[in-house]
Amino acid sequence: MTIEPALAAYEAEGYAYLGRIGDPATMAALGARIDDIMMGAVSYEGLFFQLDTTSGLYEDVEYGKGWQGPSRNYRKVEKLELDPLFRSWIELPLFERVARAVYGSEVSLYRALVFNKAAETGGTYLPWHQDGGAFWGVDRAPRLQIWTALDDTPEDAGCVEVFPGSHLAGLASPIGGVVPKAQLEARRPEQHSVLLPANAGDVYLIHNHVWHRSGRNLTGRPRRAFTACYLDGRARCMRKKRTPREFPRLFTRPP
Ligand SMILES: O=C(O)CCC(=O)C(=O)O
Repeated sequence: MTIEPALAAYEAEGYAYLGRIGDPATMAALGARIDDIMMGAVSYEGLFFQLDTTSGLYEDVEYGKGWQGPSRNYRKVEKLELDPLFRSWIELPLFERVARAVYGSEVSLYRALVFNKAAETGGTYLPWHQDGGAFWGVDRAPRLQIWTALDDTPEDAGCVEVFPGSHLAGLASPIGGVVPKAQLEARRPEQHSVLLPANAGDVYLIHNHVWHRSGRNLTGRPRRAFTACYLDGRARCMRKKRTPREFPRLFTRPP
């Protein structure tokens, strides 16, 4: 498969459709696995959980509580590289080609997680944000995320929405994360936005600095997406208050 056109679009626009990469059986297996993890039937030491709101309001998201018992209403589940099925998806040879084209020969993993908007609650509105800045605590900016729809994600399921080209101006604030109000008013992302509806198995490349957001899931069906953030293998964790993170090296198996 040729990846050059997608890479060129990702560099210019901050996002690109890579293709229908996942087959239905693989997506169903990943979907079943994340459900098992949320329900506590499969567990690994070190997984990160964040329970979703029932209000749909981002301001109501609670932090630092971890797994709070079996529920399909976890908003985020991180450290999925601990799970062999997700780890195989992260290290797909096609993704290796993409990641090496962006970073060179040494590639590591910053994070691997599911964004879930549950059928029952509809999940939470995720405001315009960038994935980077001081809060991420790394000495060189991560810039490649590979996002996979595990379920069909039409517009009313809270698909991802991007502001094309916004990554070219860098970070909207040094800390990163949610785009500050003044910047939103200055650049009016909603006037430029592109919705990225997806079918299960569809894969998008997303630049960490492109402004992106996602709405609530109004379909009454699960809306689960898996995203992995790849990192230059030479990057080091900058945090001082706790032991610095070690970023797992990827694609190390012999060719
Ligand atoms: O899937 C989503 O709703 C959010 C995706 C996102 O923000 C990301 O991949 O960084």
